[in-house]
Amino acid sequence: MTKTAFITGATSGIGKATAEIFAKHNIRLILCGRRLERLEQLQKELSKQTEVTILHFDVRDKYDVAHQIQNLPNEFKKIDILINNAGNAHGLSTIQKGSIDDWDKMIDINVKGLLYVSKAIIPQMTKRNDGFIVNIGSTAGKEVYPNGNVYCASKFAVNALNKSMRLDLNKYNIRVAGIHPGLVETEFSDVRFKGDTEKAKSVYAGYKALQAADIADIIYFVISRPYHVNIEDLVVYPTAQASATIINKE
Ligand code: NDP
Ligand code: 8X3
Repeated sequence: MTKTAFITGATSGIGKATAEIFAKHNIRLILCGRRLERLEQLQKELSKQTEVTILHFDVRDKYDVAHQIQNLPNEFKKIDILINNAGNAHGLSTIQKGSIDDWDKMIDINVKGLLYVSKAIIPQMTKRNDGFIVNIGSTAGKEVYPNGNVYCASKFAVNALNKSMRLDLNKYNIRVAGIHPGLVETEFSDVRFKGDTEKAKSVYAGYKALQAADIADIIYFVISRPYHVNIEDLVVYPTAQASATIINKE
């Protein structure tokens, strides 16, 4: 039977690449993000392969998140796979110089946003005793690095929530997987450095970073195992990266 996947942060990077690979495998898609034009464009493209609907919301708005998920068209109401992917780093500063506004964004989007979306979708999964939740963490949620402080804390929280979901949802037959990428070349660094494209480019210069499609392939692999197989936790680095700070650059 055709499965339906709900992907947050589908307008770029890992989320978009995941939508593309899911569409190839005929998985029906609910694509979410704030940039409506991008959502509409992706819906147009992927509708050639599968059924697609879009939800235009900011994950920080708990009322809108709940309302929009509750009011999905009938044919998209049953969600089999939730990909909790929306998130970003905002800034890269010492704890003493960091901006409170950036901290709020990271905690509100990466942690609370993930919770709001999950809260709106988990009840239908527990009712059915069926479902798959994939949480996109980060190697930043496994190992802190200088100036990473609040972004790392937000991803440590995602790691903890991933493990907690595994425990709490175990008796409901729901699979939960955490995927923790190292450096992936997406719009991530443009957002972190607030549009300073030169600085953003330098993050991925001198080595081959992971590409969004590499992570999307892994996500598809994880969700396409037989139901009794749950890959609980995966850390994925580019070959050139040995830790948060050790990168074999040319
Ligand atoms: P991108 O910046 O390319 O994509 C981020 C996505 O998140 C966009 O689709 C964006 O959509 C969405 N998003 C951000 N803020 C909000 C919000 N407030 N409400 C709704 N959607 C939001 O980065 P990546 O693809 O790299 O990032 C995806 C995930 O992967 C993130 O959780 C990130 O932390 C994680 N990650 C990234 C790594 C990397 O090196 N790139 C490594 C490890 C983990 P829109 O702006 O349209 O709302
Ligand atoms: C993104 C990877 O190393 O920039 O989560 O934090 S890193």
